[in-house]
Amino acid sequence: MPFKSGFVSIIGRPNVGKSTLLNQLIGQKLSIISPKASTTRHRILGIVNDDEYQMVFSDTPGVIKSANELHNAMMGFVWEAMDDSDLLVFMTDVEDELLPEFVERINQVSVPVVVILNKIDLSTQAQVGLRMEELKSKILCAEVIPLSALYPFDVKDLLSKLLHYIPVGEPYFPQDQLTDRTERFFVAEIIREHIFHLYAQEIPYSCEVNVWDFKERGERIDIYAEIHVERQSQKGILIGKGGEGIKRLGTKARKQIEDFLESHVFLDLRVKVTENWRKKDLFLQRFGYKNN
Ligand SMILES: Nc1nc2c(ncn2[C@@H]2O[C@H](COP(=O)(O)OP(=O)(O)OP(=O)(O)O)[C@@H](O)[C@H]2O)c(=O)[nH]1
Ligand SMILES: [Mg+2]
Repeated sequence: MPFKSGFVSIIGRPNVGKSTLLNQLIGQKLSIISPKASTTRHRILGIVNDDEYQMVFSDTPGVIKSANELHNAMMGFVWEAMDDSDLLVFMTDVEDELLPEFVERINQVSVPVVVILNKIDLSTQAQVGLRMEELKSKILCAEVIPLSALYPFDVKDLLSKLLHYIPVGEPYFPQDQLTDRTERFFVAEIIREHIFHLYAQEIPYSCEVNVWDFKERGERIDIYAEIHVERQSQKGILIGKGGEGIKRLGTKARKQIEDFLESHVFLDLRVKVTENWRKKDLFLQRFGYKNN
């Protein structure tokens, strides 16, 4: 069989399980996950390599109506991923609202579309059946695949279904490459994931993590990271009484970073107020959301 290769973009509303699916497909925890909406802020590639194919999956931010410059940049990543895909995977769940403008955009793409109906563990078979019919009637798609990405499922079977729509071609990346992102990027993401899990309300959305130094020192890796918040009051919440908050965050994040890097880690976390960074081009550029 000739070698196949292509880009597969996973798009959908926030919280439907896109990052959970990406991690299952590549067999490793790469993209961060949380029960809060808009956890993912970047387009992150996860590459599945096989003797017969290379599928380059893009995890993307959930589609929302933009409220600030950061959101605009995030939606830019979604539309870019949609534009350069060979196959579009639209992910949804039984409860998810189908935004008409978004559906229209999906129905206009020139590549095949596969719909994944996720979180079927939360619904009855009858509800899943009805939703599948609704999706088939509203979205111009090749097929609708129901699953629960959170639980073990037949990943090989899903990959072979998707492979059907991938064109013949040479691999885009070296065949031992798993992602386009650096270890430094994932370290910042792990810290951000713990902020999403440990803090409530607007705090996770006001935080950006920047790893500004990453040094291998023999048996240990020394990591220096700054957490940028938008206001002084948020800095206080993050640090907590007597530094308890930041200590707890640092300990949890360090343990996960050690597992990820398979090394001892020293983690230095500082909180910095960078007023309204989500609205300022300079900071969005510095944090990798915009080109200079
Ligand atoms: N019950 C159930 N929960 C799921 C399933 N898949 C994902 N989740 C949960 O849904 C929440 C959101 O998952 P994510 O993978 O972060 O969703 P996402 O689409 O990447 O979200 P954004 O990055 O915010 O756009 C997490 O709490 C997951 O554990 C599933 O099949 N069943
Ligand atoms: Mg995500």
